[in-house]
Amino acid sequence: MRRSKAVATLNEHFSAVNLKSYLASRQKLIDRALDRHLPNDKTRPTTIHRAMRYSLFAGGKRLRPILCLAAAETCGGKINHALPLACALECIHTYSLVHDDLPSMDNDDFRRGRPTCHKVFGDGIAVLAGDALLTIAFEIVSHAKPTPRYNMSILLREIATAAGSQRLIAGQVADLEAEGKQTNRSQVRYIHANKTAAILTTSVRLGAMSANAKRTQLSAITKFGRALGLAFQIIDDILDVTQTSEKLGKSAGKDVAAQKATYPAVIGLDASRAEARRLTKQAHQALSIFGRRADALHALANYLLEREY
Ligand code: GRG
Repeated sequence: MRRSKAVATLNEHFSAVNLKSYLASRQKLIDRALDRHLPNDKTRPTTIHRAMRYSLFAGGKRLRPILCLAAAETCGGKINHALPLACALECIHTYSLVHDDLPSMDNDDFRRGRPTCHKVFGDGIAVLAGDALLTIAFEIVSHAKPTPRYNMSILLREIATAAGSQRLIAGQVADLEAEGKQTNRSQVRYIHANKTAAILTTSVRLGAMSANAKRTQLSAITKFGRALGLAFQIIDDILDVTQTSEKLGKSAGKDVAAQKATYPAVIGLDASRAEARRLTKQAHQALSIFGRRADALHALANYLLEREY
C-alpha cells in the first residue's frame, strides 16, 4: 500500500526500531499497572483470581491501552492520568475475548498463543472470570482523576456505553445472528463498528478526556478512532482469506468456514482493500489539527493498518 508523504516523513521520526521499543515500554507500564489493580492469585477464591490473571497476562498486544495513553499525550495530557482508564479498557477487552472463546460463542481452544480460559478452568469459571474482569474495569475507572471538562460520571458513561448492549454487545449479537445468513454491506458495517471499532474509539476518547481535551480535539480523536477501528477489522477480515495460519499465528479461513459476515464475503476482496485504504487515509487526516503531537498515533495507525493485505 502507498503511504502518503506526510506519513512517510513521520515514519522517519518514529522508525520501526523506535516503535518496537515504544510498544515494549508501554506494554511493560500497562502490565505493571494491571498487576497492581488485580487481586493476587492467592486471594480467595483463588480459582477466580488465577483465571482472571491467566487471561489478562497471556501476552495480549495491549493495543487499546496503548492507544489510550497515546491519545492522552496527543491532547497534551499525562500518561499517569490516563493509566487507570487504559487498564480498565484492557480488562473489558480481555473479558470479551474470554466470553467470545466459549463453546456457546466462537468455540476457540487457543487465544494469545495458549489454551483458552475455559479449556484450563472450565466453562463456569471462564464465564465468571469474564464477569469479574468486566466488573473490576469499573472499579479501576474509579481511580481515574476527573478533569474540569470530564467528571467521573462522564468517564463511567463513556466506558459503560461502549461495552454495553448498543455497542460491543450489540456487535456480538449481530455477529452471532448473521452466521450462515446472507448479509449486506450495512449489516457488516454495523457488526464491525460495534464489535471492534466501539472499544477502539472509546480507548482514544478516554485518553483525550483524561487530558481535558477541548471539544474540537475530542471530535478529531473520535473520527480517528472510528476510522481506525473499522479499517482494523476490515483488514482482519481480508487477512483471514489471504494469509496462511502460520503467517497469522491463528487459524486462517475460519470466517469463511463459519460463514461469518465479513467485508470480503459481502463486497469482495478488491473493494474491501479499497475501503480499508480509504478509512486508513481518513484516520490519518483526522489527526491533522494536532500536527507533530500526533506522531505516536500516526505510527500506531501505520503499525495496525499497514500490514500486508
Ligand atoms: C463476548 C461481548 C462479547 C464480545 C466479543 C472481542 C470480540 C467481541 C470477539 C473476538 C473476535 C474478534 C474478531 C474481535 C474483533 C476485535 C479483535 C480483532 C480482537 C483481537 O484484538 P487484538 O488483536 O488481540 O488486539 P490481543 O490478544 O493482542 O489483545
